[in-house]
Amino acid sequence: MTKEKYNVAVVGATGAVGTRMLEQLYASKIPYDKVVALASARSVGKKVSFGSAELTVEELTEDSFEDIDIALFSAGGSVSKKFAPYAVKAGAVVVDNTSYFRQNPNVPLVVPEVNAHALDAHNGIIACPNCSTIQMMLPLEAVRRVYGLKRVIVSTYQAIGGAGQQAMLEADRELREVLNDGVKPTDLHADILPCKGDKKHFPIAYNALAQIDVFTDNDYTYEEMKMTHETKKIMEDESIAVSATCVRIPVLIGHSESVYIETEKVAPIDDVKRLIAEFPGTVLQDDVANQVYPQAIEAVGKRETFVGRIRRDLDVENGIHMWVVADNLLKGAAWNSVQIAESLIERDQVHATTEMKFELI
Ligand code: NAP
Ligand code: 3JN
Repeated sequence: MTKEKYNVAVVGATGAVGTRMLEQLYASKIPYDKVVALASARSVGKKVSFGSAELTVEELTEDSFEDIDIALFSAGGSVSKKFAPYAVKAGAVVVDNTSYFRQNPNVPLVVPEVNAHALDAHNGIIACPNCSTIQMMLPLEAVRRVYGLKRVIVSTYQAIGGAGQQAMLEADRELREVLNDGVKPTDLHADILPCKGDKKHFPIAYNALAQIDVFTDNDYTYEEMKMTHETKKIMEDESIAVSATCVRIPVLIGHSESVYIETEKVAPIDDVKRLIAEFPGTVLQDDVANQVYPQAIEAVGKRETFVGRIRRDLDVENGIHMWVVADNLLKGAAWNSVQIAESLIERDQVHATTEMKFELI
């Protein structure tokens, strides 16, 4: 039943995404009462900004959710695996920004402009897709609704911010060592990128790394396979062919993507532009005569997804290329999560779950 005000918890409140979740929550339409900032024991007592106020960070425990209505999780998959079921048990609805529950059949995977209807079947946990998937979904859905979608080939140019606060600090240090101390990029030392916990690490300064997340058995990375599986789930169509190449570049915030699609019916380019311009959450920036196209630096801090360079493939009649840019920490994570919470309220779907579908460990 719709309430007048909601108690909201943010798990991972000190992180790159969590701090932005608090910022987006403050600026949202959600009528909140209590807002709780949760993180690890390391951060207890630290202050995080919430509008002009400050919240004191509390330690995440199994008992953190007793009077919470909405819990936004962004502290990594293992934290969601352990603690999200306790939030559900306590009566909260979880919006989880990690990959842990994304392919669980009991969990809707939602980009509100595309499939908000999926929220109505939730069982206490809703998953927010990967940032690279989210921004691609908007223009693709705009075109798919009219012309159908058979195939997607995407190459990403992903910002360092997607890998968390520590990766941004590593990049900052590397760039300073090159610019201030004259260190050669090949002599830089790296501890985090391309992927924390993998066997080797490489500098990102003046570099492009064709690895995001670890490699899977089929020689694609997990990040690439997330784009494949998540697209099919969100669009509820296993037949759409999706292949991705995900690349990290030395940009701090703002993912860019070169997206090639093949539609079922041939789509006139002017109509594709019109459909994308009219689709909620997208902004068309496509005027090559005046050098207008999306740029990462201009997307920073914005909730929208920017689309341009829309053009027909030179050889394939139903093939279209486009350039898609968004703030990966906002539409790609924090804003999409808060937007899901807004949509849950609008659809009167903030309620305790009666049948527990998730394991308490
Ligand atoms: P980050 O900057 O490294 O922040 C990690 C946050 O998680 C911090 O608040 C940290 O708290 C907290 N945390 C870590 N271990 C914890 C524990 N055991 N208990 C409670 N809190 C814990 O990382 P980030 O970039 O914000 O990303 C966080 C997660 O969000 C990622 O692991 C990923 O699953 C997800 N994410 C999703 C997308 C997307 O594409 N939708 C994009 C980026 C990230 P302390 O400060 O106390 O350590
Ligand atoms: O690297 C990026 O640009 C996006 C990173 C997303 C990410 C980072 C660590 C763990 C994820 C994610 O959302 O898929 C995860 C994860 O939860 O698996």
